[in-house]
Amino acid sequence: MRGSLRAEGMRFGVVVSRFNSFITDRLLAAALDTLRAAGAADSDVEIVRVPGSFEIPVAAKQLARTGRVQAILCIGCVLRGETSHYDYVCSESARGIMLAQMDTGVPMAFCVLTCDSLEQAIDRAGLKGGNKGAEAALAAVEMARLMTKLAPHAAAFEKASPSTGAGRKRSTAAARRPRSAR
Ligand code: INI
Repeated sequence: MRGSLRAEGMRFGVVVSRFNSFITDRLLAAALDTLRAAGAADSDVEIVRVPGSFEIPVAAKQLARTGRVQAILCIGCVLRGETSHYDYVCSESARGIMLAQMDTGVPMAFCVLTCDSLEQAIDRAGLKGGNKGAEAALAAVEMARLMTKLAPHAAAFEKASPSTGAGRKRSTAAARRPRSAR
């Protein structure tokens, strides 16, 4: 089973970082072109801008929780500097995006470039190495489609294993209650 690459009638979110916008604008343009070519209407693509890659996960998670989109593209560009700041931004951005998609079940394509130099980033934003924004758009379309195919199976599993479902619900509700009330 796999998802098709047709995006007609599907809704997408794009969370894009303003940091290194020289690169992220190019990734965004290629992503939008690719979604359009796959059949998505411009009005079905919601773009959210954040200051830097570190802020992508929380915005992506909130956008997923609105229920308005079926997949999200996360676009950023982190360039290595002289300190370890780069490592924290890269790892927390990647980890946060993974957590956000696992928590919400909304697939999130990872298009955060992590490069040693501006030259490397330019290559991946349309010069030599293709454009990672276009790749991420295709991944988002395929995953959105795949989720629509898998959802009925997942629902059947929940129905067949009510104790698992109920257990999960209880623990989620418990986690939301203040510690003092548990
Ligand atoms: N954010 C990026 O997206 N790319 C970078 O290269 C970068 N550098 O180098 O610092 C960067 N930093 C900002 C960070 O994402 C947060 O916006 C900031 O720390 C405020 O939370």
